[in-house]
Amino acid sequence: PRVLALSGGVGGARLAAGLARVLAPEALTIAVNVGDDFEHLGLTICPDLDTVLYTLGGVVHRGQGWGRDQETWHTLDAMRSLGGEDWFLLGDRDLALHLVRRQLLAQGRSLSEVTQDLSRRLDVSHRIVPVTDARLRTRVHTVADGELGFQDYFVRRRCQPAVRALTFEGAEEATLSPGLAEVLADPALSAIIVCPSNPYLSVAPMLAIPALRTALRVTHAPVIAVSPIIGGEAVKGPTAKIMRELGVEPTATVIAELYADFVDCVVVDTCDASRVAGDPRFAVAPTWMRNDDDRFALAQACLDLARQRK
Ligand code: GDP
Ligand code: FO1
Ligand code: CA
Repeated sequence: PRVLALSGGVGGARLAAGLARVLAPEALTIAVNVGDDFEHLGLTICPDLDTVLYTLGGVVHRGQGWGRDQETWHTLDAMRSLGGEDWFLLGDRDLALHLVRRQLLAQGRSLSEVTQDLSRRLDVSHRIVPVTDARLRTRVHTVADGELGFQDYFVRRRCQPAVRALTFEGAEEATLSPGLAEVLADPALSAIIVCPSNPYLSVAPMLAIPALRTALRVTHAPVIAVSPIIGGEAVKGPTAKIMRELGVEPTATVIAELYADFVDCVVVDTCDASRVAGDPRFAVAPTWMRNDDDRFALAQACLDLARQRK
């Protein structure tokens, strides 16, 4: 059996780490959003890929969910004293990864190849691939501040501007990364798990690649999505805020509608069981991942559901 997980950053990485504990390295491919990527200080920053890499490599900053553990900030401090840009927090160890990535990309390697290299160097044995090697950039259209680049919206402005719409530059022309295309074409593919990532900021940019959405619609593998909304709120981050700004209620029902054309089952948290009772689109499981055991249990529950829906 082979499993594909689609992941954004922090929320996605948590379930991906659970799946990596259940499945052998060759049985799991994690395809990661690149809509958040941007060029900064001459470096290519890939926050969601790095969050998944650091999480599976066991070196993520646990409290934050992104960035590295045991981080130090000498470079950023020195940059600040020189009048350099310091709104985007790149620690010393994180910068080291970015310098290595810069060099590998400058040698003409694709983002997939670079990610595979970095995975090996971080002792990550499960396969992590970007959804695409093409340039794909999320643009945030706000009510009062016009059109913003993703990190300008997310980090610099702390998600404060109300969102009117999102567009995904380059998505229409993007082709799937070789690793993602390969797993989607594998007859042994037995489950696709859409991690509990932000549906608008993390999953939508991936689904905006026509080849991915089509593949999800036609695949014979069951597609299981985990809701990032628990009890009408996001566990973390702006998911619920954005849903309200876009005029929808933050519920798992809306998630099921967003994914309606390809999903077989949306997993909601036990605390939301009564909201979805009797609705065959949903399954119930504990989905709040507070520790490694929670991740492991949710990963197993998703794989069990996939087996039942086959
Ligand atoms: P980002 O790219 O770093 O913003 O991370 P993702 O898009 O992958 O995940 C963000 C989403 O994860 C948020 O909507 C959270 O509600 C959700 N999330 C975080 N932790 C959990 C969890 O333990 N359980 C569930 N169900 N959702 C979670
Ligand atoms: N998130 C922040 O809120 N502030 C930061 O300064 C910041 C720096 C950063 C550096 C590297 C990295 O891989 C991620 C970083 N993030 C930061 C997180 C990240 O930008 C966001 O979580 C995502 O883009 C949204 O998914
Ligand atoms: Ca993200």
